[in-house]
Amino acid sequence: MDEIAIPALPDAFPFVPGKTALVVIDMQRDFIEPGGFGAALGNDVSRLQPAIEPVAKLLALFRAKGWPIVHTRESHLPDLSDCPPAKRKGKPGLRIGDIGKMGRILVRGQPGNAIVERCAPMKGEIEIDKPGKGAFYATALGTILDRKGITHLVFAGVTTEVCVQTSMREANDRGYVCLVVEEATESYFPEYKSAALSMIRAQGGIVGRTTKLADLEKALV
Ligand code: TIU
Repeated sequence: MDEIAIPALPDAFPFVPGKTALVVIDMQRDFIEPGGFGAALGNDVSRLQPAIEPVAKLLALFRAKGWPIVHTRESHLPDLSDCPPAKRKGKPGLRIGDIGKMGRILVRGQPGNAIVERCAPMKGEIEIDKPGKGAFYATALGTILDRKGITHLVFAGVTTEVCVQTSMREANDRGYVCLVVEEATESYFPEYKSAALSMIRAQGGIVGRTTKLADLEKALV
């Protein structure tokens, strides 16, 4: 299928149907709801909630077109063998693996580790559990995308300057053409969201491009 030019900054994103996947980063209860990892780090988790509906809209759009979707979860094995000691910091009771209001904090399979219902993966969609911030580190994502012939990635999810930006940087280094949808990502810190989006699109799109959800939807109908 022909390339579709999505209005974006610093310039149009060349959306190639069949070669473009949506990557939704870490829309987990652990980050978005009270009592999880985000709250344990001292954050106001309500700040991430505005991303939920835009992400749900992106999911609906990609599902309607039958385009590939990847969901990631930041998580650790129950024995924490994939959690470096440097990452397990903080006060006892608030560290990764400790018991919180939604089960063990940031541990795979626990209630808090689930993706919020509105953005939950559907059958046939790719699910990646990742121990790091980036979606490619210590996961099979690169191999899976290669096998499917995916070369272009549309990013959404939380948080903008942590797992979304790290994943975009990893993808950029691997040669993927990257776009992030502004309304479909949030940070606990509005100024960091704004700065991360600026960094991504600076220097001629050093890490990728940014677009508005409405511009993407309009271009892809
Ligand atoms: N703390 C924070 O902003 N983010 C994370 O710890 N992980 C993700 O961004 N998913």
